[in-house]
Amino acid sequence: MEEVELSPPHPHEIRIKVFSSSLCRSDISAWESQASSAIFPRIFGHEASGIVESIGEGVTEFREGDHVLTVFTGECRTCRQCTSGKSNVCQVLGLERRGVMHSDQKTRFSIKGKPVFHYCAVSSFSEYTVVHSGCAVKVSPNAPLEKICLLSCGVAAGLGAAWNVAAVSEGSTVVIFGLGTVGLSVAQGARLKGASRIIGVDTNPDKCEKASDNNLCVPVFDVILLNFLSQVIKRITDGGADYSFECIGDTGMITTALQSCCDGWGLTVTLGVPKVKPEMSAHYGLLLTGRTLKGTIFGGWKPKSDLPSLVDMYMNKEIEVDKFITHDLPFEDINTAFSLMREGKCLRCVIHM
Ligand code: CXF
Ligand code: ZN
Repeated sequence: MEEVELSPPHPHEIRIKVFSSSLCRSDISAWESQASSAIFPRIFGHEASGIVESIGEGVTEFREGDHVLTVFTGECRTCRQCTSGKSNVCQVLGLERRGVMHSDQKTRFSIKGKPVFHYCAVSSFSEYTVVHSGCAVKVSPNAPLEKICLLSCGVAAGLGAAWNVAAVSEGSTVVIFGLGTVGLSVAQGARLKGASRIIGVDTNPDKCEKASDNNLCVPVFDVILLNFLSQVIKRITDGGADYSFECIGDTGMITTALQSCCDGWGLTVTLGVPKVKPEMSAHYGLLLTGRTLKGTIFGGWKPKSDLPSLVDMYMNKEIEVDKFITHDLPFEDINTAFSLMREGKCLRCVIHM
């Protein structure tokens, strides 16, 4: 824990008093990254809710006191991608990887005049943060900020992968690799679309137990089975599932995910963020026989356009969020959240500022 200075919001930015921020696996992956491009010192956190504290020049859509969710991949609403009707990958405010603000490539945080870098242009593991106004979205003031922060990344990403990217159909068969919050949210999305069979795979028996307690999928974790995973899945699904989802962030699983879905129309969606090896390979024959491999960020949701309605769905009890929160922790115990996540002992830890 350190005291940092945070500048007032620049034009088109807002300063947010962070209310809650849940820990996502990608915060840890970036923190542990050995890549030469890794940036430090840096404030992580990107799955957050808060209240607007002040607004910069030219900001018209927010006012002090508005309740917001942060958005790790922004939406400018004017670029080619935003106006295409086909994409959520904004060309202007998309995923920021250099640890600086989109507008001037500088940081708003500092310690004794030295820059402290941002993460995904959000940096919510801080009492206050500054984000571009295109990287936050106003939500209903009636929604509980300490719960809906999960919609800022994990839960929305999983639901969107099932609904927007795969468009899971009624009666279909689905297999999900990785039963963390993202994988279980895919399962929730598939169930709500009427999938008849949802098989979940994870090597962590605790995660499998949580999945079956929540009645979200039929888990497979038998270690012997895991060695013959795609054969087993093919056998029990009469030739392969209609859809498979890679939610682990293990590029080595792409082949298994492709092999686990069927010839002809099998669709594999990859949404895990690789922890170590970003390159992937698969036998071309898997595609030649009619499979499709699709990638997605944030489940295809256009964050500013689509998140408010997801919050409303939660308020109307049409989607579940609370069941993914296994721990609530005060900010000073944030390291406990990191340990729990690294040891695979939690789904989401919500950190309260
Ligand atoms: C991730 C998406 C891929 C790059 C790092 C951030 N977002 C959410 O977990
Ligand atoms: Zn995330």
